[in-house]
Amino acid sequence: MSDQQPDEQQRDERSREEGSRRERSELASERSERPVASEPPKRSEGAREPTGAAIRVSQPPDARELPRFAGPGTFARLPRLDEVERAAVAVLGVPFDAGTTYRPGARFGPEAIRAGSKLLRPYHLGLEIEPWAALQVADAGDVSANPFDIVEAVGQIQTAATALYDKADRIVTLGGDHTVALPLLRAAHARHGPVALVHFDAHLDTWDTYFGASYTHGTPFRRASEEGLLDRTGCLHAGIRGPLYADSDLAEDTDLGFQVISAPDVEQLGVAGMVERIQQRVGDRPVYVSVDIDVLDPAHAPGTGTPEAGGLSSRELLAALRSFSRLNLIGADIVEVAPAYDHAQITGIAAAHAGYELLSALAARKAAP
Ligand SMILES: [Mn+2]
Repeated sequence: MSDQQPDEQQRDERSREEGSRRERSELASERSERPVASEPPKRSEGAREPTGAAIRVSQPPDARELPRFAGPGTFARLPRLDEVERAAVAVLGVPFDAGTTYRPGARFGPEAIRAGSKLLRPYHLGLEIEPWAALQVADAGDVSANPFDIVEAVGQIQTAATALYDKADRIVTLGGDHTVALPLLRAAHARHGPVALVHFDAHLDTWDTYFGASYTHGTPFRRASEEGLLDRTGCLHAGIRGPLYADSDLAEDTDLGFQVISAPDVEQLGVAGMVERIQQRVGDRPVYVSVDIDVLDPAHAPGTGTPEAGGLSSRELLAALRSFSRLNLIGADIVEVAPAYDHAQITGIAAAHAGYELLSALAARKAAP
């Protein structure tokens, strides 16, 4: 791009804009043919361009014109990836739960998180940013992962994430059980090299095998560390609690490159202390954030596969994620939402807000001078 003449570049940009405007109006006319809609959902486009800034992004419909319980089923009612040319961040669903060891059901996680995300509004109070205006975020839909063959599913997820990097700079994934983090980390590693990992979870997920199986939702980070995907000097877990199999679990976890901020530690340190420890550990490294929703207390996230009492509040988790606008965040996932055990969308809404914090942190980092 850089060897293009400026006027050539402008021409390209103009024709791209015209092309996507045409596509959008085609889509709008498709929508207007639906008998239930009196008018097509309006996306607010380039609403904040008083200075003629080059950023032209397609945003969710305005909830004051199209009620939030109506409209697209994408995350936060954002455009689909195929409605925009490319995205700064793609939201990817991975409906897969064949790696669970207890309650199944996280295959319905992506749709539960998307449903919970309909409530999200465009302005982030704490970060003072409109993430959908600052970045083009789009929903890339769901990966097709074989529910009968974990090894094949892991390969399919890795292939899909790798291909998605052709159309998006960052990926925020909605799981799925925690097995999905391994192929996502492989794809992230191929792009960024070894990454620091900030892992929110009740459980270590660095066990070796279950019933002889290497790929499960309790083993992704041992595999990731063994495969060299992680920078072993920059990884940590936060929110760990509950009984372990043996004290050797912790010793092996340390050898794999992890530090632990336990749930009782969070109580002692407070959110500010937890955030400080995370920042000290990861520094300027490229960092991948993996959020197992069971890091939250079952009171804050009942809809999950392996709940543990004594967890974080959603307020504590969201505050920590919000602070990651100060990190070099390269990707993230939110996993283990199993809506069959949820009540009143408590878990789906918490997970949707976790996604909003991560996307806003990415936007705030980008928007910072
Ligand atoms: Mn987990």
